[in-house]
Amino acid sequence: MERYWNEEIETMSREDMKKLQDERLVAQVKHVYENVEYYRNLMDEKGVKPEDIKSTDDLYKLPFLSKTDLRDAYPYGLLAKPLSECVRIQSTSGTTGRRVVAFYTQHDIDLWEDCCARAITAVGGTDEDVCQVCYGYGLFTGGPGLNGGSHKVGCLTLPMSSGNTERQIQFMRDLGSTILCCTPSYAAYIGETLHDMGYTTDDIKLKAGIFGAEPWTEEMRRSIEKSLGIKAYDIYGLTETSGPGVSFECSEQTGMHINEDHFIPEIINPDTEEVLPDGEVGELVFTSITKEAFPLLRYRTRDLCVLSRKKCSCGRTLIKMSKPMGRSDDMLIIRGVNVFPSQIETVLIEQGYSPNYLIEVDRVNNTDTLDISVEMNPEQLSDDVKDKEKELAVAIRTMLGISPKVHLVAPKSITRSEGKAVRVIDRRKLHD
Ligand code: DLL
Repeated sequence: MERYWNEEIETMSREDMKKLQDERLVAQVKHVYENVEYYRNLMDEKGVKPEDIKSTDDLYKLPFLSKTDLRDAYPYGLLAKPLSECVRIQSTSGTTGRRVVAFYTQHDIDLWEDCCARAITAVGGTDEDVCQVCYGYGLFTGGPGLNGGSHKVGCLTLPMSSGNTERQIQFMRDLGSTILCCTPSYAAYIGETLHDMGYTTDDIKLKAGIFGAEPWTEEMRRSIEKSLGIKAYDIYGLTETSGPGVSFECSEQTGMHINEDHFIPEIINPDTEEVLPDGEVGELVFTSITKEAFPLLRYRTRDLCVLSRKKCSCGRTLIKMSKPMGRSDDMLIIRGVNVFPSQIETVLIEQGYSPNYLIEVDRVNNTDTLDISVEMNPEQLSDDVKDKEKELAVAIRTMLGISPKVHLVAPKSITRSEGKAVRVIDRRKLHD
């Protein structure tokens, strides 16, 4: 029996959902126009007034917001509530440029935690569960978001944060954790450490994992499910829209239901900004219709994915988004060919290698170079490494259409990730 956190919303008819979104959008546009000078100017420049937005059918009239706007308006320029009503900030881990700082009223935090509670319930979580949260706490939204959701569901919550992996496993065993929340790369590392410590999946009680914050492939999902003996579910979100919980996977494990009572999704062509029909790949754009302090309208996420309204076996009527295939700004163009790191990950795991790899791109004599270092498992150590490297290079060339140089490296020689994994180093940017 499927359990819902909010059955009324999660299984609402499409007509009722549209009505709810229409009402909320109209009120939100008015709130933003009246309180955010930055966005008011954008609307005035485009000649749009709040009265022009009568329903979601008018969404296309509104101007887009992008990360550049967030940088220009940093830190307080997009705030829509007085500071006295804001109770928290969260921020991205951005290494370049200014960080994104998002603001929350208490109401915003309640709604955000509610979205995370839906995600936990969708993987089977109840008040009987022990939920180990190993996303980073602090400015990053992962820890606080799932921590709040776990409290709401009534799980016994273990606010572990990331790192100290052996201690994670000790707590997991001692307290009988049943749900694990962390990045997929950290889940893979926890699985590896569990086995290195001499344990098997019989020594833990985990049944489900809620993994997100970075791209991961279906192959990676199967590999984690096997190593931890669980079902692995995806969760998506970004600091700009509150954090995790914008969308979440259900028992069907075929894409993430978007919490449409809070976020209206659109897919656009990233170059022309034209809105694309459901089923086409494009950049995901969100309009938040319930947030008070930091309500972004038509925010361009730069994540590429597909929306689907196909009926879901779980009973939810909320639209589904596919796993993001990568970010429009993370796509590598190597010798003129578009390359997503996820394509490389798919080949590596299919060929029996571990998900520990590093992609290095450079430009030598005006030609792009692609080097992929891949860790061998101990049982793969042998004398014919050169042959294996060639074999793997051919498999990757078949997938990408360009030839990489593959380097098989010793087990455990690639740094493990406790948060978002860094899998690509593009040195071309450093030279330019
Ligand atoms: O990563 C929020 C989050 C925390 C999501 C925990 C899920 C779990 P940011 O640090 O602002 O926020 O990064 C947002 O991460 O635009 C995507 O590019 C990427 N991302 C997030 N979830 C997924 C996912 C958090 N499930 C950026 N699959 C987004 C692929 C994801 N990419």
